[in-house]
Amino acid sequence: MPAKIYKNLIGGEWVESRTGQTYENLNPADTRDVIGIFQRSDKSDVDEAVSAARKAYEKWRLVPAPRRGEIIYRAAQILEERKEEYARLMTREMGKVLKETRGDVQEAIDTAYYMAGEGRRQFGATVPSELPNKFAMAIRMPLGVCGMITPWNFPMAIPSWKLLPALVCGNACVIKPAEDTPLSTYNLVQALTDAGLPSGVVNIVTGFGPEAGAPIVEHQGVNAISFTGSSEVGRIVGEVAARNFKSCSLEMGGKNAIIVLDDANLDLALDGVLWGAFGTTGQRCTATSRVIVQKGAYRQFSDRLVYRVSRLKVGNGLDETVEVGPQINEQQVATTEKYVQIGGHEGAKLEAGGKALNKPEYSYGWFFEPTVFTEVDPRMKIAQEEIFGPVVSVIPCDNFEKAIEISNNVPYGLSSAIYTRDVNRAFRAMRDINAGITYINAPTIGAEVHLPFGGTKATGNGHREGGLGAIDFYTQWKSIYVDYSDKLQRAQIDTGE
Ligand code: UN1
Repeated sequence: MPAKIYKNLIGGEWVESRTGQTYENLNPADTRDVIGIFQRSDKSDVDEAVSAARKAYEKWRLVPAPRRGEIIYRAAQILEERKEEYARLMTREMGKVLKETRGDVQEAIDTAYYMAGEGRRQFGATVPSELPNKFAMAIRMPLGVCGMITPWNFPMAIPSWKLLPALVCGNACVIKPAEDTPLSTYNLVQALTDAGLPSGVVNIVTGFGPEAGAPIVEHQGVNAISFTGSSEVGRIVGEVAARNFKSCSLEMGGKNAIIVLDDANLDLALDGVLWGAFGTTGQRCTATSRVIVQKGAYRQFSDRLVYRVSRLKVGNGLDETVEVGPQINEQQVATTEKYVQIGGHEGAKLEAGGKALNKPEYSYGWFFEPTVFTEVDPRMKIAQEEIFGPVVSVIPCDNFEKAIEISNNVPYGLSSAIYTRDVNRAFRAMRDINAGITYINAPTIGAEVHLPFGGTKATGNGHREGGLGAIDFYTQWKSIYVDYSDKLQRAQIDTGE
């Protein structure tokens, strides 16, 4: 069967790119499997999408927020019905195992139910006025057209974090999904369309960052940008957006650590590290890529970790017995290989994995052995730079204070964790770890959608996604004063003295 052709969604119509060019979306577990043909768009397509969004925005902003929320609520129900279908398609286009793609769709469902409720909240403030017979309040207003650029590792969850709060707040959207995983954005938007979202309120333009993403960031008709991806690209996105005074939310890299203290429940910590480091094949910005282990537990913990990691089953995520899927593409495997080499040169001890898998059953996919380095020094590159692959570095350390220092001493600050039974140390860690998220006795991954999500330092630029964080980003304050005294009252002047 020839692969299906997917077109851009602009103003409610499915349209081919003006470029006339397309590209293939391939299954990373088996590149003979073509998921679909997608448009290779450029600035001219973005221009049309932004015009359509601007037009739709003028009507959408006037739809009462509870009605907007109801559409999102229906989309949540539709996604629940289609969860298995969309999860399977996501495993085919992204590679992660079915359990996780079901979780990814579930994250979109959770976000939808939460944001549907925001249709009846979007709390503002009413405050007393300093003058008699005058009313004062602050309300949330939409921003206008929001541009969104999303990554491939959470192909439906992350688009949902951006689209759904933007929509319930009354914005129109232009989204460019990652070129490796566009289909899940189509599926999310299909659920919204089937739920009754009016044409043009969400527009999809597919393609590559420099060709189809950059024009969204640069476009004068786009009022806000939300980007999730690398810090390298995020820096450029932020600079370009700033030049046009656009609101801009950046979610970028991580170098997240789990601290394991001597008093920790080591069985629990082991399960946590395995899940945190090798879930999603290590391709999460929240992935555990460092484990800082106190010296009393270090030897036992590393030995047990190496044993467990070398037994992880790698393969096609559609096979329910597989624990670790492929990496997304050839470049990601090359990056992992590069860091394994660097780790070796730096003097870290490679105790598990370290190679791309090349047995016949792996020959059509981008598979890499789950990899453990031990005896890692915190200053090594493998302990400082984001790898985004199935590699974890185990760092020995002397005591709690040293562990916090090592955890903090990286350019990023997204997620963090500590395993201990000492409540005092747990609370000090919550206070002293410099990161947007801290887990106690749980791994660095698995944030829930209703709390703010994001990080410090090179991870972000101060905004948060999820829950209230998202409502804050997708609205702007308007302060309103209603004077019902029927006379001129002058604030700060008519003080009644
Ligand atoms: C990401 O890796 O970009 O907290 C997002 C988690 C998931 C989201 C990860 N809920 O691990």
